Amino acid sequence: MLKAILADITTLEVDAVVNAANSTLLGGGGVDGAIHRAAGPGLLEECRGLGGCRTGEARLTGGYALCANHVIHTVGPVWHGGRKNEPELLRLCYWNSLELAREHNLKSIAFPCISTGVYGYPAEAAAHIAVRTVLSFLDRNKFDIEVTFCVFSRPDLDIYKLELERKP
Ligand code: AR6
Repeated sequence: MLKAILADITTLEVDAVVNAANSTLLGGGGVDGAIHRAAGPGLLEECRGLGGCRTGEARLTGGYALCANHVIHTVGPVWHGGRKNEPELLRLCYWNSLELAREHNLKSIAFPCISTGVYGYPAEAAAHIAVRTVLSFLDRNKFDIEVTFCVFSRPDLDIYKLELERKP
């Protein structure tokens, strides 16, 4: 099941929230900062042991003080105009996060709008990749998980609603 909601991702009761991190995995601004603040210092401690993460890859940690049991950290591409493999790298963020969720048998996951803040990825193009990638992963893997697209603005909610209505 796929849905879009307008909410602070740190408040969600799901098996995993996805963090739009940077390659150090040592925190930052935006949703990354919010997740680290809400989770508490244990999250940073665990992240230090991971040794970073390349763009498009994903890593799983505990959720610490979050309502979520886990955090899946993924590193989205910085938008450089679209000719630096950004769409494929963004697709990999969603795909690899879902691979981790499947490996750990998670039943629910919430994604923020990866790369569309500080990293500058255009919102509509990013939402298209997000929804299409999730649908194709679920179809390919015959995997049942509740997927929430947790947006942080009304315009993003409208974009996701349209994208979800377009399915299949
Ligand atoms: N809940 C849900 N969504 C949020 C929240 C929240 N609490 N806070 C922000 N957003 P960004 P990026 C939305 O900039 O573009 C960090 O410094 C926000 O409105 O957080 O992937 C990292 O360390 C936007 O729609 O992530 C990296 O250095 C979306 O989350 C860099 O930013 C993503 O915005 C990653 O940049």
